[in-house]
Amino acid sequence: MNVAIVGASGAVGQELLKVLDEQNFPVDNLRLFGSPRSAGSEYEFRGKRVVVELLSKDSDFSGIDIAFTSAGAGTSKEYADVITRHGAVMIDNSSAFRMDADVPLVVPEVNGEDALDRPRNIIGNPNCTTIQMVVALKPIHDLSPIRRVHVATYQAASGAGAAAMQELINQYKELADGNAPTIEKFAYQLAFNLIPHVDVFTENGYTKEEMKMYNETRKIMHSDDIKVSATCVRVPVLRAHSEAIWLETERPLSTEEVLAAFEKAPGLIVKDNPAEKEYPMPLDITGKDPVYVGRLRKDLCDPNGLSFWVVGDQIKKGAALNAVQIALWLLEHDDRLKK
Ligand code: A2P
Ligand code: 11C
Repeated sequence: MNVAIVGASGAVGQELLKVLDEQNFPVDNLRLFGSPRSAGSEYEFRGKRVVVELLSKDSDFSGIDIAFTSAGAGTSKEYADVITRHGAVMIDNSSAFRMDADVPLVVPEVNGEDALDRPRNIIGNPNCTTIQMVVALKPIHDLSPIRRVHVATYQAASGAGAAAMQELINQYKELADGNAPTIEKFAYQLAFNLIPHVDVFTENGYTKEEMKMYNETRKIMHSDDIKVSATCVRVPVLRAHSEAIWLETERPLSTEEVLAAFEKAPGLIVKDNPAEKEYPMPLDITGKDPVYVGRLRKDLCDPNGLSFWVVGDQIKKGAALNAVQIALWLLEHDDRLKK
């Protein structure tokens, strides 16, 4: 495969380089793209140095089979035509096209087959909080349809990019040295704090991040019956997102049957042994591929309700890994990409 990464210098772009290698993705030729800030710099891939090219309207993507884009929604919108014009499949990590009817939104464990129907040759990689939630919702939904989900997220700095991760590290250093923290990427100081505000506010009082969880979940799971009410919170964690989930199914489910379904579900690891203080935590899950689930219990307020805790590495399954898994799914199932 001839592969391109747009946004190679970013947190997700850098992880894409690692994940392509870890997943043994067949790469014949790799091209990297960025803005003037990173154009000309070099990154290593499988022992070879690759120079970042400047992304422009004149960039030539002919011969590229798969382009992973992670350079923000504005860049994706501006360059989608340049990228896909010669037949490249654009696997887009931004929110630019996710809810467009002619763009599939894919988590391979849930709806891989949707990737085959892509009239614009664009496939959306969902928002990180949605990806890790639907990996855990799918096995429950298969037991009994989910009607309602309440979720509170605990989102790491990584969701706001590489510079935001550095800002969090710097803030702890600055505060330890008795200096005022530098605040650029977040609305407030994140160190020693929580910020109940991820992405911009919308007219209904929810943030765009919270509405992504509502809309994307329904699209990926092919169910307009599922309603998702989210409160998204930025926490001073570096790179794995956590979520407390309460949900209601059509029929009451026992924790035993849900646990058995979780154990069999692809991409999901159960870590749930309260007696031994075993449950997923972002520090342990950092850098790991699967989504982790624990603290499963019946909801005390609702006989049809369940409550559990999900943690996933935001840059891996929440972004780079899911994108590469979509590409791997295509290599296996899409004749158009078989050479
Ligand atoms: P660059 O470093 O050249 O600006 P993060 O999400 O970690 O903040 O990274 C954002 C990524 O998006 C970076 O790789 C950045 O590249 C890239 N990017 C941002 N704007 C553009 C653009 N207009 N054209 C190409 N790449 C862009
Ligand atoms: C965050 N979820 O944690 C966001 C980052 O729509 O792809 C990813 C935003 C998106 O800040």
